[in-house]
Amino acid sequence: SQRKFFVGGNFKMNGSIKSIKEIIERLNAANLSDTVEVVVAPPAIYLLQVQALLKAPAQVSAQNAFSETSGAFTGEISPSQLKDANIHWVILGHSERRSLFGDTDKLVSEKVKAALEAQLGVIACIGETLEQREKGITTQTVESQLEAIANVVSEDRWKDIVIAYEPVWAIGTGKVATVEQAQEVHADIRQWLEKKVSKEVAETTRIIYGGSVSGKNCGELATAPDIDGFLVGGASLKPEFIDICKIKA
Ligand code: G2H
Repeated sequence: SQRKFFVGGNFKMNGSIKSIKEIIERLNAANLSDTVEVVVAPPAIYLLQVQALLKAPAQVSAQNAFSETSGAFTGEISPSQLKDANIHWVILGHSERRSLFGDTDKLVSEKVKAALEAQLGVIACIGETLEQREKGITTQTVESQLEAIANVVSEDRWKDIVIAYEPVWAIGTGKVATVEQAQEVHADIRQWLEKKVSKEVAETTRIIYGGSVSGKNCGELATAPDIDGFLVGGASLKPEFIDICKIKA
């Protein structure tokens, strides 16, 4: 595949100075190959610590950023501030942001636009709830989330976007999607890109899977032709994260 395998570690609101130092030291000792792109996203307060400690080729990501550059937005961080701090990635549209903090499709698209303007790479998350899957509207849901994002991405900027498909029912539940379930949606997403953007963007954009990925289940998922990596939550805090990073290396 012409798509470099991508493994993201989303620490969510977990960790401490001490435990995050241990996680990063483990990554540094892992001898990661250049054939996989590894990006870890600690809570904002630990971004600089991780940036200082983490060795290449691994990179650092924020878990969120706002849509404005500066101003009276208490509690928020701007994409240009991330850039200033040498953080080159941001996760946007995570389902926890959408369901708990009011990140609508519109806000997510404004955030993606601002992040791209600041020259950040974006891990853009989409995914259906259990209710939507049971109603048979998985494709529709995922496509409309994707469309909101795609509307603000010009064709030459797709290289800075990684799409994370994260079925909400699989997030933090231990209920991982089957390879068939994930592959089906990933293939749909790629087809949508081909139809609405271009064949080249469809062929080159990484579409990664997230939702209860573990050292145990990542091997099988990684065999699917349209799964180009993972966004790992819970397991990214554990030693098995290294195994996940190395599954395709
Ligand atoms: C999905 C994933 C990481 P977990 O949210 O973004 O978390 O692996 O804990 O399901």
